[in-house]
Amino acid sequence: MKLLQRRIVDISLLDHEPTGLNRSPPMQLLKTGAFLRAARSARLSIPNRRAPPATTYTPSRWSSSQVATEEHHPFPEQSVNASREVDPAKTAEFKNDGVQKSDTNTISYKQQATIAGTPYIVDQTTNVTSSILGLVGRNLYDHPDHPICITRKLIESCFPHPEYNHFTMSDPVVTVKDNFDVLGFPADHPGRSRTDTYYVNSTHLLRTHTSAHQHAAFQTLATEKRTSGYTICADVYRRDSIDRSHFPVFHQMEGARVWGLPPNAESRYHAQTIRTAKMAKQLDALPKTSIEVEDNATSFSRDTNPMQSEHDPVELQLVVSHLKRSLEYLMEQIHKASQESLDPSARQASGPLKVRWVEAYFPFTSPSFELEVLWNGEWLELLGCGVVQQPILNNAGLKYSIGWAWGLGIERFAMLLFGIPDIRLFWSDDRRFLRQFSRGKVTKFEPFSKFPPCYKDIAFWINPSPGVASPIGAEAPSTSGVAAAAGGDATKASPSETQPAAFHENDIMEVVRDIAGSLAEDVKLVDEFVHPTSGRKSLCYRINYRSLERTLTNEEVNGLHDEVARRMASQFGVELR
Ligand code: FA5
Ligand code: MG
Repeated sequence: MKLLQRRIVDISLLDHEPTGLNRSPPMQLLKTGAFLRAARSARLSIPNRRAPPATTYTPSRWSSSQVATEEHHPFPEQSVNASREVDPAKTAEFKNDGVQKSDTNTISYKQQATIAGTPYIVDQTTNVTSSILGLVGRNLYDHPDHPICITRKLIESCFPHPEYNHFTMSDPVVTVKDNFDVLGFPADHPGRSRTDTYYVNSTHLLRTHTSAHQHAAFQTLATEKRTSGYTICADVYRRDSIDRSHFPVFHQMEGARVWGLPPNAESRYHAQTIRTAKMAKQLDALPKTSIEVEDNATSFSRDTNPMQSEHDPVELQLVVSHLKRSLEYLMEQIHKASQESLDPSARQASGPLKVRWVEAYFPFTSPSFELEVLWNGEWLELLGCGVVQQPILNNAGLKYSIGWAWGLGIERFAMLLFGIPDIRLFWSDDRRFLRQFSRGKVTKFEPFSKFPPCYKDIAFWINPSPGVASPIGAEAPSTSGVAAAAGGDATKASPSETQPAAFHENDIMEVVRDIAGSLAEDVKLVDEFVHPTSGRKSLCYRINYRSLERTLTNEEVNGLHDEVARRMASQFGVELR
């Protein structure tokens, strides 16, 4: 019963404007050669297609500064079972005027959703809401004066053309297959759960990471002889906590680099010898850095972080060194840009950059690593990376290649670069925020004012069955330890739909987000209590309402809070206390 309630999309919840979320300003005119390429890339990133026939999925087009025409379509067509709406009459009303607007995304219970101009059948798996769809198509990474775009350009400059092609992917809808299956995610990985991921329907979802495009991007590398690497930038979506560093949409960049075997060698052995020598030379040619790096992930232990059996140990070491050195160079460039924006006394006070490598786990790389930076006295995770699982390269037509891949959160880098303290600010169209930034420049963010917070608590009993799923101190399910990639937190509650938790923390997050939008600054569990005789559990969450742009009235906050309570009771059957 509970499960059914969760699965149903309530039309009254879906058909209202998102609160407090704003649209971005129009694209600026771009002038220089690089910017003209970027403009072309922006144009190409907009799909200009009719609804595809019933069972054919047309993958989104690359927008690339290196893809000259829209006819050049580097992705081979894939055929998967897709639930796309097929009524061509319906497609006539979809806007396709060259600019994706968030009001082109709609969802209507029991009928269809339209996302980035493409219609989808809605089914029992659907859990996207109109407040989330209101954020689709903003393409902040394409607005040259926006900090997300400035950060993206800076990162791309560390992975230069022609070695690397740079792509953006504007359509966020991907198949479950591309987001999870082809990357080797186990069936019970928490990232797959409807509590953690926004499903459009049972076959399509809002991508949870840019790795969803890895397979297709490797396929382009297999055919493009001039380049050996790429970066991909895109918006990604996760049902997650609410606080200053989490927003349901954020931006990721993915990078990869492969080395193929040279053709025409006398033998495979000879080809590999030539390749190994080339790799060593390229490693040597990477720019030297002088940052302080602590490396806690140097051995590839069979138990915790194994190398793949297909790989030659010498080549593996070269790939790992090339990966780490490339990313350390990126860190140094980010740090330099950030330092240059400070006045000399602030620069001195900020101290040296400290980064460290730690072991990690991703289903699609092995060995795997994370890069962390010491920030405000704590280690902050910036990116995940590793040596690409060989079957992924093999399946993409890169059979004898070896390579690395990384994925990073642009907001995390942008917060470091510009000193932006709250992730919601990236979505603001307040001129006091936007006018502080301009293309090609890193400037420190000047807070324009701090408006007062307003805390409200909500306490409720949750149903005890089927097992005590507690957001605090929950017993980690069997997938514990594989929660690192693409969202999904195994410590929060049951990850599996076959064992639905009585209550999942992300459910209250979603309700608050849907009602209060970016007026909710954070939501925290502040009390947990089990009734001594009935065994029922009570939870108390504290919601901090605060606008970044104005002072909220008591009346307004009470209205929002009452609606949160009403929705929690009606949608999740909790008993309010
Ligand atoms: C991934 O998403 C992997 N796809 C990364 C990857 C790619 C690994 C290629 C190996 C090879 P993860 O879920 O850890 O991993 O996210 C990657 C980065 O995105 C994090 O290091 C962090 O910088 C950023 N990130 C993750 N969650 C959030 C969030 N809620 N808000 C802002 N940034 C986030
Ligand atoms: Mg991670």
